[in-house]
Amino acid sequence: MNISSAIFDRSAPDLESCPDESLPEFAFIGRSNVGKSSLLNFLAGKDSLARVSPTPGFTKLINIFTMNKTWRLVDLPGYGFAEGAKKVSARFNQAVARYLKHRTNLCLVFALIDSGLEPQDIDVEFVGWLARHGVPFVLVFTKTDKVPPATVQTNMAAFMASIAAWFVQPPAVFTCSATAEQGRQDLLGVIDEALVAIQAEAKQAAILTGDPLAPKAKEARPKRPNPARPW
Ligand SMILES: Nc1nc2c(ncn2[C@@H]2O[C@H](COP(=O)(O)OP(=O)(O)OP(=O)(O)O)[C@@H](O)[C@H]2O)c(=O)[nH]1
Ligand SMILES: [Mg+2]
Repeated sequence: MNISSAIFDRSAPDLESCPDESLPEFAFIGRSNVGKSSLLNFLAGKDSLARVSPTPGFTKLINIFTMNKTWRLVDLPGYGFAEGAKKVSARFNQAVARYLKHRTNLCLVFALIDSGLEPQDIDVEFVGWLARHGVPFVLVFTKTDKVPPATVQTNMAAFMASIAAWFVQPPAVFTCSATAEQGRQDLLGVIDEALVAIQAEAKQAAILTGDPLAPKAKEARPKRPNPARPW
């Protein structure tokens, strides 16, 4: 997929402040500092779109970007960073949870895990939370440039083993490095596939109602896909 335009829409403090649900959204979540904002920029092909920082907990709002005028990438605040004003961080955590649970045009979440680390309890727990709440997600192991490929494979296998019991079919797994520019086409391919599926669903809905324009068109807006979808 080619990205011809990538435009900042807004920074939202909560679900209510997000734009309308007329465009499909793909969100990045993961521990603070795992590389969410960097990956967003890498996929968008624009270095300074989302702000990147070595300081954990840098992204504090729900940052929304419109791609190719037809879909959105969403940079979420990370979890696992407790420093600073506790009240503020609690509110943002709640905002992220509400976004993930209730945003109906959220098509897919990219759950980021640091490929250089052995399974961290907080990541394992978070993947459990996504599964329990029926949030459609794939796993993306980040920063593959930082450790040898064998370490990446070992850490990924250990992580998958630690979540295996929760899934009949385990979530799809990808790797990436924003620094070494690895994994972009695979992840854009996942988004492309989801967009094609949404369009096909919308077309089907239009055929079933026999009226592509009428009120029923509302039902054809992007919906959360079946979490069991084999992406
Ligand atoms: N070596 C390496 N470093 C990376 C990569 N991606 C991000 N980083 C670095 O990791 C740090 C954190 O990156 P961010 O993209 O800001 O991480 P984040 O997950 O958005 O962090 P928060 O907003 O704090 O939750 C920065 O110093 C990045 O330059 C990568 O693929 N390889
Ligand atoms: Mg960030």
